[in-house]
Amino acid sequence: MENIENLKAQMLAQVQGVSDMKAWDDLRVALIGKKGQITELLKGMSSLPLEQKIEMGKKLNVLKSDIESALNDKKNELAEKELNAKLALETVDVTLPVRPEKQGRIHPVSKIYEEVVAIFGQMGFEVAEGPDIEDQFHNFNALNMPANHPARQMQDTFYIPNPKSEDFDDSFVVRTHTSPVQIRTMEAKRPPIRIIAPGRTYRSDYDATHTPMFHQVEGLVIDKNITMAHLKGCLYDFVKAFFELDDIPVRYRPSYFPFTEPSAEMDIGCLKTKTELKIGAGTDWLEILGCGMVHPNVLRAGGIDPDEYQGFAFGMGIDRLAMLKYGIPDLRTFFESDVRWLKHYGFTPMDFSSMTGGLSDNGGSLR
Ligand code: 2U9
Repeated sequence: MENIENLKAQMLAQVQGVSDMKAWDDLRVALIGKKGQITELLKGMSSLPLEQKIEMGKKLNVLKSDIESALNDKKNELAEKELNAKLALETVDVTLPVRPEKQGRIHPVSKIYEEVVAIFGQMGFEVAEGPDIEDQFHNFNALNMPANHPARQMQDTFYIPNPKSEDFDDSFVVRTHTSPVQIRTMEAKRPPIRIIAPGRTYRSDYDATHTPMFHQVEGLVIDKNITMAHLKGCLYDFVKAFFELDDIPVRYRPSYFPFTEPSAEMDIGCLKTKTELKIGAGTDWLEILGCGMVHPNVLRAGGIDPDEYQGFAFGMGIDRLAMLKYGIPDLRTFFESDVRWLKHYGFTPMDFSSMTGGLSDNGGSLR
């Protein structure tokens, strides 16, 4: 009995002395393994008389179970120690800059989006958003394009059947412009309204300058006594900020849109050569956006009295702006998800566009 107590104390001390998993496993084999000390003692009992065999058997089994449990506790302690040591080695310094070769890129469309929001945001415009799938009222009727209006054919629309109605006029559309966002804003709030609506738009068209999904940003200002002069001042400030120039020649050509009257297209002065497009100088002109005074019918459709309020609106293609500003020749490449293209034309994520910190010129960045 005394011997077994001594043996137990000795074995427990051995277990306590173990300092790594390798030593732990060696000790486990040595104590309770198939040829371990306790197993050998159990085997050695066979020569004892029956009564002693029973008594010794009990004691040795208790010893075995005490040692097993001490070994288990030790194993847990060692595993925790090893994990803590590993975690201490793996600490990550989150303040370190990302390695350039590992860094993702911001898509040119996202970059232009950011730039446009930064410019109009500083002028006091809010960003408004709406659904991609629209009803025909918000996409067409409210914009002075009733059913069978010829302007509806101007836009090659993707229609979506309405499961609740066979009537074609009840079918939905994927929005052909972001204008329904402005209608929804007029329905929801009273003037003064000063919003831009950037987002995805859809038309059935596909070539180097048209893709079935593209991006627009439209703007809407509604207040008392708004005139074409406000429109011109606002858009002049926009193009100067966008192309990062102190001055830029602009001209307005009369145009037609169902939702504005009068309507115009804005051109900026540029120089076109065989290899280059230089914006802000030269004798050529480049169409940049469409605009006009909001048609009284459109104001009425949005629940606004045209005798009390007037407004101006404008619209431009974000993708087209990206092609112009960053010299990207084919729109279709925008949506091919080719990482080599993105590495070439994309922007480093840490260079935020802002009116104070720089719009696209971000001082020594990747692009
Ligand atoms: C409301 C009232 C008026 C938005 C406008 C344009 C002119 C325009 C095109 C430019 C190229 C679309 O990206 S493009 O294909 N847009 O020329 N958009 S005025 O007028 C509105 C919108 C909403 C309630």
